[in-house]
Amino acid sequence: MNEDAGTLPKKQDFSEWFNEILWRAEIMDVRYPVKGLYVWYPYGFAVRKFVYNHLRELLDRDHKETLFPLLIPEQEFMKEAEHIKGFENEVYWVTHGGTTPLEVKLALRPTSETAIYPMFALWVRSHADLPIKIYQVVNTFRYETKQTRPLIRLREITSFMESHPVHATWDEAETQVESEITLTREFYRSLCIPIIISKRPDWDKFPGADYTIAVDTIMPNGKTLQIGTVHHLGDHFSRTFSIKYEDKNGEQKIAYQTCYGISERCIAALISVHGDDKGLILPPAVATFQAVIVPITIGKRHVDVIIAAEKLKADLEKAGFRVMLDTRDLRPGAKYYWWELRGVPLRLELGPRDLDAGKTMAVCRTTGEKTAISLASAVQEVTKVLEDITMQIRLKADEHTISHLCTADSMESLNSILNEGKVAVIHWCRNQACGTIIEESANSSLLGTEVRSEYIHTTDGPCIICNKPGKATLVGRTY
Ligand code: A5A
Ligand code: ZN
Repeated sequence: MNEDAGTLPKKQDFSEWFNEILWRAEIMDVRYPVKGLYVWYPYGFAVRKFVYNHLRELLDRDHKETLFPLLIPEQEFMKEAEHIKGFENEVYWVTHGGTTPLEVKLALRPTSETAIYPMFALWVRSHADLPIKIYQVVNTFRYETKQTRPLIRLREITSFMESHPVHATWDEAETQVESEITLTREFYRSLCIPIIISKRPDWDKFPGADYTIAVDTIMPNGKTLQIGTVHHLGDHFSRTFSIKYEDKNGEQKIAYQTCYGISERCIAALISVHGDDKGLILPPAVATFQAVIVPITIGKRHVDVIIAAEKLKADLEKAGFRVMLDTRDLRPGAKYYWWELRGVPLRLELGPRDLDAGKTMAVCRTTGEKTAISLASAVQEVTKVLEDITMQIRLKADEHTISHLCTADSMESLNSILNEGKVAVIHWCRNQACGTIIEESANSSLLGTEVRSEYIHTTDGPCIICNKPGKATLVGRTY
């Protein structure tokens, strides 16, 4: 049991808290002997499972899941010039089969455009084949040179969801970008994670894209974390890979593409945004267990209590809840601690006296509040309490975002906002020269323009460097 090693650091010491909680709550083991590669503990993997099940559910509405190979032949990988430039320093190469040098070097996919698109060239023939909307959830490899961190910056990304739609026109592809953004909003709403959407500056877009829309969240220490990106690829890749279709008039047309990616950073955000000094707090929609029943069986009524607890579990499971009945031979206090650390939103304590009163004591992970729930109407009452917990989790996360997002109208105020551990919206003329000054003198990143967020009101205004007309732009210190 990992948590026996003293108390969890306070969440205000965020980095330390994050590292500690990963092993105490048994999410990731960071002791694997390759830098940037980590091991999912079973509990962490269960957390991942419900989050990714939900993501798949959303995607499956209008995408189809597929699976492409991990290895990409060098000549395919090298075809799209900008894409290579963006990734060449991050690719792992397979050069040998056993002791025999390979005739064609094989790249471990850092992302799958160059694995998938040569096949699209074979799949797409006529306008009737379009649109194609596929996705896969795979591991990808990136030789990251910035500091690696579990769940945040990996060299083997283990949970890379990438969708790769193909469309007949540029406009249709743009509509797809918007549709992926809507999906992302819904996904992060279920996770109760506040997001800010913006269009990355040109120099920071995905290698080979027309434009990149990024999804960021504000972490407890005020740094931003990019937790998803949607790219309009225009016809860059379709020209390179010759993805063409015959339109209704029998003319050959070039296709247009988008792609969209989410990694286990969504789990990093889930843990970081909601957790507290006691451990994880999982929103009911994705919680591994939504409720844990702890029987208090000291004394003679052991069997009665266990029977009642099993009945309660069965009733709740029948109603669709994920419930754990913890019958381990441990003190109740140790179980409380265990499940608090692991973020179960609701604890149901059931002892002989509760049983006689026909009740169970419900304790919210969010507030610690206790309420007696009638066993007879447990399903309705648990439904209600879990809804309240979802609201509390969302409200707290929203408040953090609102209080950490400010407007700045000068370099001075930008610097002081960033130094307070917050994120700023400024006005910027979209000129790279001004952008560089802002980034360098505030040691920050221009995250994007066309800021879309319910957490801050944005307007146009004069660039904080040159005074020319500017657009609302998100600036932060990033992971
Ligand atoms: N093919 C497109 C979708 C793509 O690769 N886009 S991306 O490079 O922006 O990656 C998608 C998302 O994966 C990013 O928004 C980021 O949230 C996540 N990501 C990128 N590199 C990562 C890394 N080294 N570790 C963890 N997550 C990463
Ligand atoms: Zn300017």
